[in-house]
Amino acid sequence: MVRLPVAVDPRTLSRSFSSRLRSPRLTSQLGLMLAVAFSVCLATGALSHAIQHPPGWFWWPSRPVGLYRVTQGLHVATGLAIVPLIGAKIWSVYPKLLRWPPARDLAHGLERLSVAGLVAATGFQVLTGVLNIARWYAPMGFFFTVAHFWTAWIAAGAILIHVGVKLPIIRRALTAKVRPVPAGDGWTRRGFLLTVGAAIGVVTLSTVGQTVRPLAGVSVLAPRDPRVGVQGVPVNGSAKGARVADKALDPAYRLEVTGPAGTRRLSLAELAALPQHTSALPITCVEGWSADAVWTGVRLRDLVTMAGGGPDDQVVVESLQDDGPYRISTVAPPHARDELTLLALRLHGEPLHLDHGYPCRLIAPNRPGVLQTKWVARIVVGRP
Ligand SMILES: Nc1nc2c(c(=O)[nH]1)N[C@H]1C(S)=C(S)[C@@H](COP(=O)(O)O)O[C@H]1N2
Ligand SMILES: [Mo]
Repeated sequence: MVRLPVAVDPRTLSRSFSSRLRSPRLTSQLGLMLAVAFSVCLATGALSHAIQHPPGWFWWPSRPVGLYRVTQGLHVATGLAIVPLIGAKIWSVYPKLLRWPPARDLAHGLERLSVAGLVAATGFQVLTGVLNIARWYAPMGFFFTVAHFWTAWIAAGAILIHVGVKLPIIRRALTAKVRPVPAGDGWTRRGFLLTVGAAIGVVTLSTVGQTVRPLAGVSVLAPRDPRVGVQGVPVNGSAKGARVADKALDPAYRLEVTGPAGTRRLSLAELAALPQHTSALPITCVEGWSADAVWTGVRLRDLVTMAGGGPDDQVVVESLQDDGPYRISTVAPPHARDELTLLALRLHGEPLHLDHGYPCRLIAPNRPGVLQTKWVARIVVGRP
């Protein structure tokens, strides 16, 4: 018979992991940092969801131009910062997780279960988020956005319960007089927290350059370098992948513009003959990368006017693409009437590359990339 070494006996295991550093105060301080990161992540995530699936009451402005870039950059950055924070927090309590028996009574057992749910839901969020920004969809046998959205609320609920249950301990731990850890004991609480902070700094610096351009060079772990791609801009979804190349390159291509004044069909030459304007606007992908670019084309509001619409109208933009979740988008009135919003024909002065949406693509200020429809076939102007 194989006998387990004593140290693996669950009854004694917790004792072999004692550290004087662990204390309710340390755990509470880490919890506070996690609460801040989680709140920002949840708020910016819910915002991004609302922009993409706006409920009737929701209103999102077209300015400042780069606001969504900031909120989505924060969403991904705080999500990634949660990784070292969770690691540190679990480390700070894990002898407790190995305690035997795992629950003293029913109430304690339920509380333990809620912590298990919390760890599972948060872990799922971090994992699916990282897979998504890495564009590695294969391990996810579900639709990312739906799963990520609903699990966020499960995690939020579990966190509220957890904080509610622990509030007396947290309050005591954070308000009690600090009992200094004796010197010469190796780690101090401050040193540990500084290390966690440094780990967050490394995670952030190595990834945030995908949206903060000056840091692009140091962000070696960023899935995207915003400086790299055809015409100097990354491509999310090629023309080949979207199976639009034939239609996009067809000389018979016409942009269909429909509104109260009827329907017009414009050739690319006719579009190019309309007054051209230039806007410097970023592509801001929900995946957290963002690339500055200079677009030239026809103002969407000029096309709205041509179609017999006005400043309170919205525009539905449809792609040549036959299917896919991003083949259609709705431009709300604030964006439709913004003078920066273009049906772009050119990028950085050259005709749009096929992968960037040739013959023309939508580009509007303060909108997620998923709504910047490429290979536009039709625009329909009407009341929201
Ligand atoms: N028709 C269509 N437009 C689309 C997409 C798409 O899949 N189909 N992808 C969107 C996404 S997710 C982003 S981030 C931007 C990226 O634009 P880019 O490839 O020119 O950088 O295009 C958007 N427009
Ligand atoms: Mo995107």
